[in-house]
Amino acid sequence: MSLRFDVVTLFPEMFAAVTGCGISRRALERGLWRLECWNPRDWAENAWRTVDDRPFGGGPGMVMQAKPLERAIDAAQAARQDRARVIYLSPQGRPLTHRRVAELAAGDGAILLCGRYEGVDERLIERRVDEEISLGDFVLSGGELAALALIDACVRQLPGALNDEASAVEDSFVDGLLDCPHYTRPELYEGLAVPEVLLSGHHENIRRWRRKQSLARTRERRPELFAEWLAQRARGLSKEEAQLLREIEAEELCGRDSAT
Ligand code: 9WO
Repeated sequence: MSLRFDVVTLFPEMFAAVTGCGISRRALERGLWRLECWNPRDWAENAWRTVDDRPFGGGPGMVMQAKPLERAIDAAQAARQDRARVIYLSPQGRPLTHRRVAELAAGDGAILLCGRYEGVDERLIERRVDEEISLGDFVLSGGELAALALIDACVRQLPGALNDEASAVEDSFVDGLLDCPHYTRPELYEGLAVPEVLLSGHHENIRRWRRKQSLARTRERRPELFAEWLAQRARGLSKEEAQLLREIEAEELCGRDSAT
């Protein structure tokens, strides 16, 4: 099989954001992936088609009931040829990484469970959720926007999704560092110039400058990511990497030419 996402959601209209726009739309039209939504309301228990109820123990708001969600997951699973994993998007999940995105993109996809209200009955999670993923330490109104971000991140990794094949490879995080700054015309904007090296046409100097910017930014803005990158190079930095880091540290002491 190829990449397929089945999304359990009360708001299937939201997924037009990936099926109807940009790179993900083009990739869909090229047959590189597919999407199916499953609305738990279609498996509601009562005449009002409600799928939430008040929390045991009291407190504000409502909780999504297990039964309609489980039936929607069953329907999604039955429609697939594989034993797809069920992923629940929530702030309680493990942080999403580029590594996990690349793994998912290389596989057959997953069933994405989107919660609403105050959350989902824990017994549904216990019974059917294989993995819980978070995009960060913040709360949304539901899991849909997180699922959309996950889908978009995976789809753009598919071979043939991008017009310029190199783009996905050279992006942030592929080698564990943040991206370098980018510039386009005009050369002077509101008194701000483009770094001279980028206008020089000297490809080797440009490559070296970009690498240095990536290193400096990662070290400054994401020290924990930088530490990980260093640890991963435990067998030693390349000559160039060591030299660039020396330059970055020296420039920082003099307080000039900051990359950030
Ligand atoms: C809402 C709420 C309201 C009053 C008191 C407590 C409350 N908790 C929540 C809540 O956490 N709602 C979640 C909404 C339930 C699961 C789906 N929702 C969700 C997913 N919000 N944010 C995410 C999410 C997912 C992935 N990465 C970051 C955030």
